[in-house]
Amino acid sequence: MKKILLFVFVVSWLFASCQEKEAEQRPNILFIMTDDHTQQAIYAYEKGLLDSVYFPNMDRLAKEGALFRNSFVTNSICAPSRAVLLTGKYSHLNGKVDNVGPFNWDQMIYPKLLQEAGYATALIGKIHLGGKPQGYDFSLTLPGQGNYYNPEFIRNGEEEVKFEGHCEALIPQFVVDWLENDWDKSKPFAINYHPKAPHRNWMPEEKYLSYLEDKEFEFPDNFFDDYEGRGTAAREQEMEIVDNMYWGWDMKFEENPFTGEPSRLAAPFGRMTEEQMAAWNEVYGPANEKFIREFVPGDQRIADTPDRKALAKFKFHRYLRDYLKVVKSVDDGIGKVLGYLEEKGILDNTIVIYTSDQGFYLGEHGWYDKRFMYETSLSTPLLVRYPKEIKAGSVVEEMVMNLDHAPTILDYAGLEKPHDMQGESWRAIAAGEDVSWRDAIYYHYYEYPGAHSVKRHYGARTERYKLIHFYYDIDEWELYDLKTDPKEMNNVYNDPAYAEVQQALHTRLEELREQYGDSDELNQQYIDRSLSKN
Ligand SMILES: [Ca+2]
Repeated sequence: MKKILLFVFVVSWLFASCQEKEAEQRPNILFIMTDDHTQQAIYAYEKGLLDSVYFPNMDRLAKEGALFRNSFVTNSICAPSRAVLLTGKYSHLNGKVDNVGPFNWDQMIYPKLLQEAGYATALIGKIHLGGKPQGYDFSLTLPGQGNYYNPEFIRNGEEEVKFEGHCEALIPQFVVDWLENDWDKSKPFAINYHPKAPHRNWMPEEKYLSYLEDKEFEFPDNFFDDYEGRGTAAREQEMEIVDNMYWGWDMKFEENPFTGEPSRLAAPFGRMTEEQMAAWNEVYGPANEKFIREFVPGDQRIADTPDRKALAKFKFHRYLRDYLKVVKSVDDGIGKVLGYLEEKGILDNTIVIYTSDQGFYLGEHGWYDKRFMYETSLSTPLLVRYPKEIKAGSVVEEMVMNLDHAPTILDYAGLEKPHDMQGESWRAIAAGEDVSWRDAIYYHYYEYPGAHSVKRHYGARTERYKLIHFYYDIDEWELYDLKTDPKEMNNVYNDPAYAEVQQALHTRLEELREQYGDSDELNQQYIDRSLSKN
C-alpha cells in the first residue's frame, strides 16, 4: 500500500511539475496596435516616401522578426477594425460595421479566452469601442478618440482619471507600470498596448515639435491625381489634403488664415499648460506667420490662384511632418516597453506584434484618411518578433488579415479557436513553414453617408487582381491589375482583355461572400440601421 501511495505521489508530482513547466513556457503576448499608422511610414517597408526617416524600434522589430508584406484589414476604419481584432469575425457578424453603432462586449472575444486559460490580461490606450471592456484584468483606456495633451483615461471602464503629459509618453509608461506593479507574475501576460497616434489631428509631443521641420519630402507621384480612369467613388470622396483638411484642426492655425474664422484648436489648446503652450508657439508661431506673409495677400484666396501647387506643398509638409512627429513618439514608447522586457530577461519569451488598425494615405491620390479598398488603406503594417519561432529578417508574402490575429494569438497561447472565429492563425507562416494558405481576401466598408464621403463597397483581392463593387447610391464595379497598375490608376472593368479574369473574380467574390456569411440582405439591414439613426 505504501508503495502504491508513493507511486501515486510521484506521478502526481511529476504531472504537476510538467503543468507548471508548461505554464512557465507559455509565451507572453505584447500586442501593439497604433491608430492610422501606415506601411509607407515604416522604413523597413521600403515604400520610398520616407527617404531617410527611420524609426529605430519599429525597424528593430522588422530586423529581428518578420515583416508581413501583404497584411490587410477587412474594413478600413478605426472602431470596426478593433472589433474585428477582438472577435476574429467580419464586421457584418460582430455587428460593429462603422464608427457610429455600438459594440457588443458580451460576445466572444479572444482576451476572455486568454483570461479563462490563466493569462493576466490588460488593455492600455485607445480602444474606441465604448462600453465597459470585458476580458481584461485591468484596463486604462482613452474615452473615444482621447486627447494628445493632458488626457483623461478611464480605469477599468468606470473611473475617469486625468493625467498631465502627452498621451504617447503616458501610454507606454502605463504599460511598464502595470508590468512592474500589477502583473501577477505566476501567469503569462497578454497586453493590448494601443497608442492613440498617429490619428488625426497629430499634435506632437513637446520634444518633437521641431522634429523634421527642415526636412523636405517629395510628393507621391500621383498626388495631383485627377481620378480619370476611376469611378464616381474616387472622384466624390472628401479626403483631399488640399481641399478637405481643416486650417485649424489639421493645419494648426488658430484661425482660418483666409477667412479669420476661429478653429477647433481652441479645445486642445485649452487643455495645455502654459509651458506646453509656450513650447508649441515657439515652433508653430513663426511658421504660421511665414505662411500668412507668403500666402495671404490681403483677402485673396490662394485656392483660386495659380499658386495652388505651392499651397499643396505647404499643406502636404505640415501634414506629413506632424504625422511623423507623433509616430516618433510612438516609436520611443515601443522602445521603452521593449527595453523594460529586455532588462527583465523576458523579451524573448514574449511575442511582440506590431500593427495598426488600417493603412493611411500620406498624399497618394492627393489623399489623407483611409476607408477605400485601394492598396494604401487596405494594407496595414504587421511586424512580429518571437525569436523562438521566427527567424530574424523574415519577409512573409502570404495575404493575412486583421481577422487572423485573434486565432493566431490563441494558437500561440496553446488554445483552440472557437469554431465561429473566421480568421486563420498565421503562426506557421510567420515561422517560415510551407503551409497551404488562402488565395484571396474579402473586404467590406460601410460608413456612408458619413465622414469623408467614401461610398459603401465590398470586394475581393487576389495576389494579382482586385474587384470592387461600390453600391447604395451607385452601382459601379472596378477591377485593377496590381501587377501592371500597382497604384490603381486604371480601372480595367469591362476591358475585353480582362474578360476572363473579370468572370473568375466575380465567381471568387461570390464564393468569399458565402464563405464568410455576407449577403445583399445584410447590406440592406446595415443600410436600414444607419438610416434609422439619422
Ligand atoms: Ca484608425
